Amino acid sequence: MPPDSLFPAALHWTILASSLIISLAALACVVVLLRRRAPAQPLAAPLLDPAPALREGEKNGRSPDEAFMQWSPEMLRQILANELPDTELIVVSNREPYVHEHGEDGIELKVPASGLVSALEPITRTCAGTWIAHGGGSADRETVDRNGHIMVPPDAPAYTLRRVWLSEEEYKGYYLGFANEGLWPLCHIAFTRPIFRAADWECYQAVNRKFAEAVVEEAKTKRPIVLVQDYHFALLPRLIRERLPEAIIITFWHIPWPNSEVFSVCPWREQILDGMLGSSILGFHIQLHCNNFVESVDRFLESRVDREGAAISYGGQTTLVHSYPISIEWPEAEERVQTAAEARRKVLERYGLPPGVKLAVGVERLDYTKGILDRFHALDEFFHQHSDWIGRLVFLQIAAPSRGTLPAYQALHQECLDLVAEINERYGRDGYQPIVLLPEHHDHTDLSELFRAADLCVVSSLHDGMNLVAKEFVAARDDEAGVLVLSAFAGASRELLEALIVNPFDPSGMGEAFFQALTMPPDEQAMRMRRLREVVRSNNVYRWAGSMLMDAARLRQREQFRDLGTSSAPWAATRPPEDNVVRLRA
Ligand code: GDG
Repeated sequence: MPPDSLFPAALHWTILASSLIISLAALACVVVLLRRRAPAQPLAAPLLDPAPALREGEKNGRSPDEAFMQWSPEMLRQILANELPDTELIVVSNREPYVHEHGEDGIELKVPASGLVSALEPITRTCAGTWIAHGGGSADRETVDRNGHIMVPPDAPAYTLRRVWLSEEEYKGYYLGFANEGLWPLCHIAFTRPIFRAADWECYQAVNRKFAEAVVEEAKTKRPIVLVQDYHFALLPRLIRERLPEAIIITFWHIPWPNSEVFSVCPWREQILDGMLGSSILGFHIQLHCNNFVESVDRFLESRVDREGAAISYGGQTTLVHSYPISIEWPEAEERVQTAAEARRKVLERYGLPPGVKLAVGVERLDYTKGILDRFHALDEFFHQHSDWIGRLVFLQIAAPSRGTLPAYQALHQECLDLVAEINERYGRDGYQPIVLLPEHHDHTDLSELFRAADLCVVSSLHDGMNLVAKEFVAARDDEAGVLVLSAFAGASRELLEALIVNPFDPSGMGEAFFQALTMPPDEQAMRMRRLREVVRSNNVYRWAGSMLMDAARLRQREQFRDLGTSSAPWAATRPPEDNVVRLRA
């Protein structure tokens, strides 16, 4: 039957016209981006009319190119309204966007400081979607209805949070065990041996089934867009696909993907890959992780890999494997209530540090992948080589407690305390302590103040999917001062090229980078910081979310063409060929 007899001509023309708009917008975006420094990431072509953003940008004294790239919650809303109208959106993550805890004054609401939440919230709000997450707060059960639902945000309810309850045994096996003792070290290759227990795997499967059940219960249509977040849910995409075959499932893996040799040690490697290939789109932060994933599939599953189109055909279905570098929300100017000099004065006073001292900072969860011990070893080397700096540099390390019930994390905590004591003993004098270790959680405003006070920020991850701290430091430095020392093994190093890029496994090399940072002239700091800030501001978190939605829109459109019988190969890339040109140059 010819397609015209199935679809009215009007629909046919609407699809063709909207396809033309997408291509033209994509081309415009490519031209703009080729005039700028090519960023190390895929480019999403705005489908929107850029004119209002351009005019707004010009008003604010920015170049049209800059303005064109300002992704915002409003742009996400427009993409949804124009390209994915009436789409039902379901987000699945382990951590919930709002947590209820019993506090001293009754039930308290907590909003976890998380880039993921700030990126996904505007979309979920706009679609009046549903967010499914583990209800882990001590007062979570008391604040939901009998279906586990609560409307959030509490002050302006816009979407449904559906809490999934886990038993202690499930939480231990699925979250602490398989996800954090198995997949986390496996994917990070940080030389902490992964632990695989059959009982944990059982729990992981059971919890993934439980979340699949919740997705099916919550879905009101046959074709929702489901955004699955992270390594807690490798099996979920397949489980959803079996029950909702027409759903667009976008899975984002926030941590690295190892090479196939390393991945091969996982006893359930085929099941993990099979689960993930239930996704329509699978996202990693950087191309290397995409390549590693494709290589693992090629090695362990009977599949067809189209490297050029970045797609895998497996079991009669296609999964696109793309990189979407996550980022942060660019801070509003009014968030910076104090100057960098004020921030510095306050921080030095708070920690009792002498006024002339240089300040290095590190901010992370206390996790062995972050290279905290390694930066202390580098500091040791630095003092050894440049003894005139003893007494003139303090390293302030925030190490927020994380997964503290696991032996590897307890051991790391102890090792950190021991090494800090040893270094402070070696170089400390007259009340001077070279390292101040703060193993506790801090407020977002404290962190921002610390970033603004610092002379250098050290991110020395042994391996990291992206690393948001590096971007937060850059975003905090509107004074264009301060130096970022960044591990080559953090995904952020692909974008933040003006940082001092280091190998955290080389303490003397990293020590020399500290020296270079501390002696860098202010105009060089400013030049580097300006470039870094440009990159982070343009490639903000809304771009991360928007790029995935754009690809989902293209996929939906392709499905419509396929239904019309006019589609090209089903595994053809969602992005126009021009986009691939930019990817290769990046
Ligand atoms: C995973 C991937 C990827 C830290 N201490 C405190 C605190 N933080 C905040 C930081 C930052 C966030 O936590 C940590 O984000 P990272 O990206 O650095 O690292 P992971 O937690 O390992 O995140 C990573 C990320 O997912 C996103 O995809 O970039 O590669 O491993 O925002 O500022 N926040 C508060 N108090 C603290 O003490 N409030």
